[in-house]
Amino acid sequence: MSVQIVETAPFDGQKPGTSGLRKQVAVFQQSHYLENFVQSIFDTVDGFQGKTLVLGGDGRFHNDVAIQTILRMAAANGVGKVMVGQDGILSTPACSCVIRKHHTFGGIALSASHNPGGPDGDFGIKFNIGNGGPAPEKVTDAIYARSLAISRYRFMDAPVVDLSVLGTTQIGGMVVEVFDPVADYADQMASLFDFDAIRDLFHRGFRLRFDAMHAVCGPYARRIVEGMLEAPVGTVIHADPLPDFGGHHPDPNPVNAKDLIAFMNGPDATDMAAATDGDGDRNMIVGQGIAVTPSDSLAVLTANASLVPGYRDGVAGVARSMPTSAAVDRVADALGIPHYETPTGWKFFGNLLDDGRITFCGEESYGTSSRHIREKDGIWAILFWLNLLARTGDSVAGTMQKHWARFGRNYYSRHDYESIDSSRANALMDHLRSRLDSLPGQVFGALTVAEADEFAYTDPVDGSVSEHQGIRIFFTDGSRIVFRLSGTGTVGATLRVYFDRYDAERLDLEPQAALAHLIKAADDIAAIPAFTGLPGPTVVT
Ligand code: G16
Repeated sequence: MSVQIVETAPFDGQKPGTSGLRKQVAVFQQSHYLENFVQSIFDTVDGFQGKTLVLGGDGRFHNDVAIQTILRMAAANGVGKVMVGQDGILSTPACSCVIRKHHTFGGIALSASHNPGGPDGDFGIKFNIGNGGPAPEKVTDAIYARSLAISRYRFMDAPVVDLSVLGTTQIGGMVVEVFDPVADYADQMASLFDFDAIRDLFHRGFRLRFDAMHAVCGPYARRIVEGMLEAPVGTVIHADPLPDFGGHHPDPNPVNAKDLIAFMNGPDATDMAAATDGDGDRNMIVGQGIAVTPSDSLAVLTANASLVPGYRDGVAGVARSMPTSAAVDRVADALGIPHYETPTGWKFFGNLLDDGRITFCGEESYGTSSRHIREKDGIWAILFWLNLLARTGDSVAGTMQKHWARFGRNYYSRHDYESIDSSRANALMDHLRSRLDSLPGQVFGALTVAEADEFAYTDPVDGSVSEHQGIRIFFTDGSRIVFRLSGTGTVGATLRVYFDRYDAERLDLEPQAALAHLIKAADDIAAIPAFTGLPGPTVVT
């Protein structure tokens, strides 16, 4: 085995987005493409020589190829040891858990998260630091800068490592440990939740339908839910990870998991249903006739923290991404704890968690988690709901009704305009930006604009500033519209428009109807059809 220095040239646009570098598989298949990015990580980050890295992915197409490449490059760059999930499998939350538990230098997670997989789908790579969370912006910016100047990468000429067998082997001087990707994570879940109460719930006949969407959570859910918690075999559906996710879009929302929603609206509905995404960090909670919005889920978990052993000592504070509804803010106010509003992207929660300022955090994009790791965590959220229902004996719908009766309801929806021309999307945002000063006081139907701004965030822990994080229009009745361009798409641009309206009295409106006047105002303010060329949103959640 010998180290080779391979000549290369920079690629355009290896800029990590909201969550790592995500591109179509064909882009990653270009020679040197992955290698350039991986070498840019090694060239940028200090102090990994001789240390341990964690490596794995969600099993999507190209996972196996990429892992073998990264192993050889890690060996050639002087990494001491790489811990790889068996068969290359490692959910994003489990990656965070393992980095933290084993105090490793960091980790590399291979996934394009909720984006479709397969040869025509997407692939992605993300570097996580020693706290288990995504590298902060200053690190990802530096990796990107390096990728623009790269001319060589280091590669170890070595045979393929068999990832199907647990145990250790060597590539040159580097140890490769193939480990059980579920064990540490399952132990952590058992330490946080009341497994006895959840087991009892299942023994009493509670029925769950857990849709793993043929993505990474299948093996985790089978072992934890059907194994440790003794839910009936068959509770977890679509449980085998497939390279193309069975042709489905592994994004747990009411649109992509429409069969699950139909099932829960039908005669055979189970007591609860849940789904997780490609890499296991997103979740959706569904009850009979109700899909819980992620914003509401975060609020409910915060309000019920005392029912869960891992959080009995109280909640220090909460954080939500800016476009997430303000439902959790009301709970935080009632509990007398601080709440923070961060830009979209899990990395922005890292400092708040590390500093002990928050216990829970979440986002409208179906992500919820806590201080236990530094990623969002799909199975964690589902177990939290099971723990809650086991303790209260209530249903999902009943839990929501009681929550709204106590705190009022934030009607919430997100409208996506996908795959639009990037220049048109940017023109729409520029147009909005140019109107920010003139909007206050303007009337749109029954709504009057109170304030309009472009969200910028100053991290309260390290003072770093992130600008251009979405345009916010506030109305005098307290409702809000947010316009933002997605940071995770791989084709053209995606415009996201978020609607949030609080109502303390009318709790049973249909959300799109409750938000109709805001939706109309958004079209009027931003001329969405004219700019996007689309008559309406392509996805409504
Ligand atoms: C990623 C980030 C999330 C973020 C989401 C936003 O999710 O990890 O923190 O909320 O992107 O996506 P967009 O920029 O498209 O609105 P994931 O699950 O793709 O890693």
